[in-house]
Amino acid sequence: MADFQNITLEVADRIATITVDRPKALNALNPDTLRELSDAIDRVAKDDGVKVVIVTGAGDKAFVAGADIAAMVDMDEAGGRGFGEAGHAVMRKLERLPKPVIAAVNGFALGGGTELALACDIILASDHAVFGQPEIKLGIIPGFGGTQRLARKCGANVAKEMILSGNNVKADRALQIGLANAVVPAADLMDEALKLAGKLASYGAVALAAAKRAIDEGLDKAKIDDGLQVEQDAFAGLFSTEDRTEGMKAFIEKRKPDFKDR
Ligand code: DAK
Repeated sequence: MADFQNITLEVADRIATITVDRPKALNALNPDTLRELSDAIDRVAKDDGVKVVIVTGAGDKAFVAGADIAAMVDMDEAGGRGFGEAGHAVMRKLERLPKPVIAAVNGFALGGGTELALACDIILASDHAVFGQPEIKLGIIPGFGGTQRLARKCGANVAKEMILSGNNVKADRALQIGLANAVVPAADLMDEALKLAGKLASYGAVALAAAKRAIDEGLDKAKIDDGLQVEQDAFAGLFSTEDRTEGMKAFIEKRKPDFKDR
């Protein structure tokens, strides 16, 4: 659609496809992209002709390579908090959308990219997809819900390993740990996503919404909003550390960070 700069939204056969499209930054999420995603989710929420949503990334290299580090590098604590709130709001809106959402993960899904996929209901991964929560390497922690949703989906064991080590997880392991629902050849990813979406779209919208709500609200008895608040406070606090500045500057300057533990 003409009014989006960083994403596209296409609707066909009762399926909306939202594609994050910022190839120069491997589809990283900057504030404008978050705003556009929020707007696109509102549109598909209101469109009774849409029964299922697919979220993917443009190109064959990245789904979403994370929150945009260049946009975050100069943020102070208030800026970090605002950015985190915007990301939380988008992920929560997607998660609460009363329509099934399929993530078609076509490449790197790092940081905010894994978090975007985690806010979807079903994750289909291409065989060259790579997941990860590498924020620790930047002196921060996941800030778009990763600490909460990864632990809920894959268990605290996996969440701690991935978030504390910052190690990436390839598609086959993502399947093994229950992060991805299926892995398909890269060339077949969108066809498989559309096939699954078409199947879901053939069912009743009311039942689809009820099933999604029952699962999510049941799991949420442990109060994800409380957990998200803990994450938000911890994340924002890191924006006043030297290590956070160093971690992000080092990435942009393409060198190893020299952390001082403060
Ligand atoms: N942000 C900005 N630019 C990025 C980017 C990112 N996350 N990832 C890649 N790019 C840019 C690169 O800087 C490069 O730009 P140019 O140098 O060409 O101008 C271009 O995309 C191509 O990337 P590479 O040259 O690095 O490509 P490679 O194939 O060599 O490597 C890679 C691909 C995905 C392995 C590498 O780009 C990479 O490691 N990217 C960073 C991945 C990462 O660390 N992601 C996590 C970001 S942190 C919070 C809110 C959010 C979050 C936390 C808190 N609050 C405010 C509460 C979440 C944080 C994150 O997601």
